[in-house]
Amino acid sequence: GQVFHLEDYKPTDFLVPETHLDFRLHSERTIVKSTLQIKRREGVAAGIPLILDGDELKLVEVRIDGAVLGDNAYVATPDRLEIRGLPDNGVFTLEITTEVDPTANRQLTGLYRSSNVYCTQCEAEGFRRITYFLDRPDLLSVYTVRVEAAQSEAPLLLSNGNPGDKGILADGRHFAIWHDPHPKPSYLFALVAGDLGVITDTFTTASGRHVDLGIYVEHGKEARALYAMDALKRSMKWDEEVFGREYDLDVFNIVAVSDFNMGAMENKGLNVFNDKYVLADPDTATDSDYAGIEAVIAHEYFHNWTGNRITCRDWFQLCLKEGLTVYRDHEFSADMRSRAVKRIAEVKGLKAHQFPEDAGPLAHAVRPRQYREINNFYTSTVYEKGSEVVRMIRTILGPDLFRKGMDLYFERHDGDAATIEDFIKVFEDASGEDLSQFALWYDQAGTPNLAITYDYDQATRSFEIEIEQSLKPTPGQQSKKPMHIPVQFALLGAKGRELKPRSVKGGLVRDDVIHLRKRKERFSFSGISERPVPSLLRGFSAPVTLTSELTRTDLAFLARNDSDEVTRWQALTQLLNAKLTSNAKRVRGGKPATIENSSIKLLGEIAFNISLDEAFRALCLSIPSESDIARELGANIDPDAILGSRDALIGAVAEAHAAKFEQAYDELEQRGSFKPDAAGAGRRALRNVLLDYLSIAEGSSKRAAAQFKNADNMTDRAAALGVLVQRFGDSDATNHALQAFEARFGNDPLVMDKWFVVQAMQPGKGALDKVRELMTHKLFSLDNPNRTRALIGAFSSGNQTGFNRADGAGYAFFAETILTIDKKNPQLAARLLTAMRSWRSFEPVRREHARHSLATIATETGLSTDVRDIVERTLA
Ligand code: DPP
Ligand code: ZN
Repeated sequence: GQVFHLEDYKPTDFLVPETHLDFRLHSERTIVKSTLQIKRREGVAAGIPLILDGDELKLVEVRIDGAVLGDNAYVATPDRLEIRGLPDNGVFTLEITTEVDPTANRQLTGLYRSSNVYCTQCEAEGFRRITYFLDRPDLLSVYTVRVEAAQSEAPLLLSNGNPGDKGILADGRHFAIWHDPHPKPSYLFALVAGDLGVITDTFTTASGRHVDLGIYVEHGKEARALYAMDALKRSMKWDEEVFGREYDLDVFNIVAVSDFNMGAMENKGLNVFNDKYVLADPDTATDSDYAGIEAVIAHEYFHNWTGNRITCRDWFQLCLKEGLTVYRDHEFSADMRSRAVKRIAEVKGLKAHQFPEDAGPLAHAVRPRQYREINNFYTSTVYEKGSEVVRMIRTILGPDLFRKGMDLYFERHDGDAATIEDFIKVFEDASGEDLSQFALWYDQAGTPNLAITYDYDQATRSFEIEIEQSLKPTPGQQSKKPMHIPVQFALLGAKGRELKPRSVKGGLVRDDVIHLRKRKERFSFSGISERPVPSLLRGFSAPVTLTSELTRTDLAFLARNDSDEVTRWQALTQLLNAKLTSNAKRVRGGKPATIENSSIKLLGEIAFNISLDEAFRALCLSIPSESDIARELGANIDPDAILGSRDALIGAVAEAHAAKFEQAYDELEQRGSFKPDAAGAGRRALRNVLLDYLSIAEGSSKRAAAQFKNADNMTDRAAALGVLVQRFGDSDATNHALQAFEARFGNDPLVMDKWFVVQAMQPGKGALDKVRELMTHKLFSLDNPNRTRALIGAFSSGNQTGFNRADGAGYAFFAETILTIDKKNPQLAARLLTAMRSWRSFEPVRREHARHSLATIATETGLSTDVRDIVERTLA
């Protein structure tokens, strides 16, 4: 396939100041007439043809300035339209008519139907599946859209921008016109038509603009959109207060659809959402669903400035809008909830998803320099590491200069298709700092490691710390340069008191941040009156791994005393991981796991420390997951041994603290009615971790079964069901609960996804047969991304022992399923396939089975570009 390179960027030869689209919607034969005002760019020679992108298009007619083009004036294929013999002055009107079949479109990009609703998904390159166009993010145009459909089928007709005329036509059809005054790239185009319910509200911006808000959902589900509406209004207000950004149209609409490849899409004025990120009520959504809705609603709304008003020059700059917008939604959630707990959740997510990506065959820079399929670069590196890079800029500059730089970014680049260089420049101009070394974060793939040694001299009262950074080779990048890494720190004396140095020598230290810039640097702190324990990487100030000399005693000290909850949690995790990995090796060698009392005692202290908030205690009591332990081991992974090691620790903690856990479980029982706020969510999280421990200690499913039965909310119900399936497998109690869940929610596919997930995650060999059986369930369909992710995604990326079976049956099943999905929805198939990216870290038997299954996929003819790209890079 073709490879695209960053350095090949060239502006377009033609500009399209105005785009008029006319859609005559019919379920199988939709006619799209596009009228483009085109201008050859100054300096471009007259003979240059106009070449437009297409994808599986059927051309009906082309006209220039009203005259139908003869056959020899253009060359049309399904994926390209080349027009020669253009008017000499280079200014003309181009009319293109195409015909598309929304019903047959199972890729869910371009124009398709989801449960009888017409909708579009154009990012990254879906617009070219609707009409021939210069389908690239730097081609900005002002859109006017006319949508026409049968009134009975589609009483609702939506597109971007502000509403204009509408009217009734003959034959039971009607139309609506939408105009978006803000020039935009084609990937932000959207259209929705169908029969949907709505909730409405209003928002008045800081400067007094009145905005009508609408959230459209399936009839009957309106009440489940109220939380999303609340989150939207909070997002609009927050962006004004924190970033000074106001909304810029008279309406803002959100539509929830049930077949969607991504989480949601930020189309100008008309966000289209996966219904998973809109619909919630206490009975059907968990606390984490609520948090997800709040975050995604905010994320898409924030794109209005970071993505839409300022877009990307080309897709290599994807992190320009995504990393920045993730950073913004993280900050929003931190302000809405507990900042430390939110930050720990981000760090957990980064380590669980981005670190393995950076350590494996799919590693790529935050701004990649080449791709074969852009859809494969909507990754946690671009999104989550991209956000970490923005966070580091703020840590390096401080909040005031960061805000000054952001203001300059909006002022200087509003209306532009910008680059990472533009973004870095605004911070350099606002602060006077040289960020050229820092910019390596966008170019060098891989997770840097910091090896830290230190020394305290009582006589001179000086503390010295030496940090050496290293970065392993990644695909296509053999040698790496030292980066600018901000290490936020404190030196802690007895009881966690911060010791302030009198002076610092060596490299640059500003306030509480060590600026590491050389491969190896020494920093020396004077006036330190006692031997300190360094608290390093506070707030997780850089996406790096640490190798330090901290002893078990130091780590336990930090876990007990560090006032930064992130480093406190990090110290505890490091202590537990050391034990869990050494036990996994013992279990693999046929020896029993060993547990010391000190870890058990420490976990107990945290569990019962009522000065800490419940959500934080819940995070600490959640023992690192099987995949966390696998990542720590890094090589020769045996998931069965890991499960054994993990269960041994959980069992020991459960037994030691059973009585106090039981008391806490009772005390944490919900009083009053369910509220999806941070405090309530924290209490439920803690109580549900305790439920797992208690069920193990009691060796009985009774408590979980009772919680399942009595729960008045989905958080407690789903947690109880999880304990039943995880701990009591195929028991009567488990089967009974699964049946009750199905009986109650069997008509609601979105809720039933939880039922698919929980069963796909059942540990051990039996999960595969369970998954095969569930694929025949009447609600299951490989055509629907949410269902597919719930069953196949959870199994392959979440079930360590069930998927990575020693006999390779999990991989063989997966390969066969990926090939089936690839024929319908390549984007989804490619995304799921990344579950196998860490195959080389398994022990030899599993590794060989994995390689074989990947090779089965790779040798298939007729693979999509999407899957071919992933499988070939994974095997390379
Ligand atoms: N809709 C996806 C997101 O917001 C892609 N832009 O991240
Ligand atoms: Zn985004």
